[in-house]
Amino acid sequence: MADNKKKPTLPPGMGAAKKPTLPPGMGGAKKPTLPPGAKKPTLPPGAAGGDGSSALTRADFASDQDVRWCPGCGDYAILATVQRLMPELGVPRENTVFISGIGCSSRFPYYMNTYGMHSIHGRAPTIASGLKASRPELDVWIVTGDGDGLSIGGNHLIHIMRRNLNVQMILFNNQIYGLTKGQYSPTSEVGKVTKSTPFGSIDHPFNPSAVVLGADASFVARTMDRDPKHMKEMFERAHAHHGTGFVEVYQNCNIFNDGAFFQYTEKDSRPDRALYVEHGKPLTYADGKKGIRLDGFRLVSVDLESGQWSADDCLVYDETSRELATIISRVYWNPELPQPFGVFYREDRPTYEDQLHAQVQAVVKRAGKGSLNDLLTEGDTWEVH
Ligand SMILES: Cc1ncc(C[n+]2csc(CCOP(=O)(O)OP(=O)(O)O)c2C)c(N)n1
Ligand code: SF4
Repeated sequence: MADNKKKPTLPPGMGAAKKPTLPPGMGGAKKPTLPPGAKKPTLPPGAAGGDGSSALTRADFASDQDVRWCPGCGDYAILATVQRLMPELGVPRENTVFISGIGCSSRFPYYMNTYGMHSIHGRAPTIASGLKASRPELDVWIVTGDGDGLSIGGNHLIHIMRRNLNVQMILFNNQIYGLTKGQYSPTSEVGKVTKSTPFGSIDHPFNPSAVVLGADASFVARTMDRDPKHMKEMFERAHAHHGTGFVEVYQNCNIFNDGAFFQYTEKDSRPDRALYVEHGKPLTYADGKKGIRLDGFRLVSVDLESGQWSADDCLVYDETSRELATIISRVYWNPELPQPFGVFYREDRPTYEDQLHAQVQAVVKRAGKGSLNDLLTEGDTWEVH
């Protein structure tokens, strides 16, 4: 907090002890039982037909839990966008799971009327990996923060990327630890003054998209809380991708890091400071007045009104190019250029669970079903006296 006059609205969980609210489906509600003789419904609840269309609405995906984020937090926009998207995906609620770690952002599963798990700090990718490997028919979403996903959970995050499970991960990047009241995070900028860096951070920050690209992520996108239309499109694209769909969201924490991304997200500065990257289109911004050219391996901004350059001279983006994805993600370090948003990279490669189940089937076909007991007692065993 810059001034001490205003009493801050506390992040969830930091106020006076309240009775904890339970995630959807975990309360006192009883499991419905069918009346004697009644047949099980053949269609999943809420599905209108077998064509993938859904009779559900956004409201059906909102749980009955009070949303306990600070008023004005960017998390609300992300929640609303996901709830708006859900009915369009046509996935039954009982097949949808949101798994999070710990943090303000990680309260997300409470607010979704789906299955969910507010799990262990940094371990959402791990739990999601186990669930997806054993129940591949489920639609699994991971929600994490820059602290949860890149500090304590950094290791877990990179391994799910290389394994490529077919899940979606939304990383709420607010460049701060919100829940614990404003300590610097692995994405905080050098010089950031926080409670844990009173003289300014000297840590070189992580750039999340470069981290996951380095871990061979098969889908990498960036969006912002202040552009719900773009955010929805990115979530939809990540969901459509067969593999780990990683979406970083620039999210405003108005209590502990207000305005961290305003130059990119606010209406007056956004045209000059944000670059929307689209597959097959030339990179232009500032309402078409400026463009981006590739000069060797460097991106440079050019004035499209000078008469010297036109949109035809600008780099046409190809989201299937790892080289371009690497170059575009590095713009993060260049304050001269507008910050890119959009799908940076997409690659089709086998998912972990597809390979796992194919392998299990092949071995069972060759060697038979086997017995767990035999497995545990075969080979080198010892008797301990
Ligand atoms: C094992 C463990 N270590 C540390 C903490 C304290 N802690 C809770 S949330 C958090 C960081 C949250 O930051 P972020 O993921 O950015 O989430 P935000 O609250 O900003 O949404 C930390 C360090 C904890 N709960 N458990
Ligand atoms: S991220 Fe910041 S604004 Fe949002 S709930 Fe947490 S502390 Fe409050």
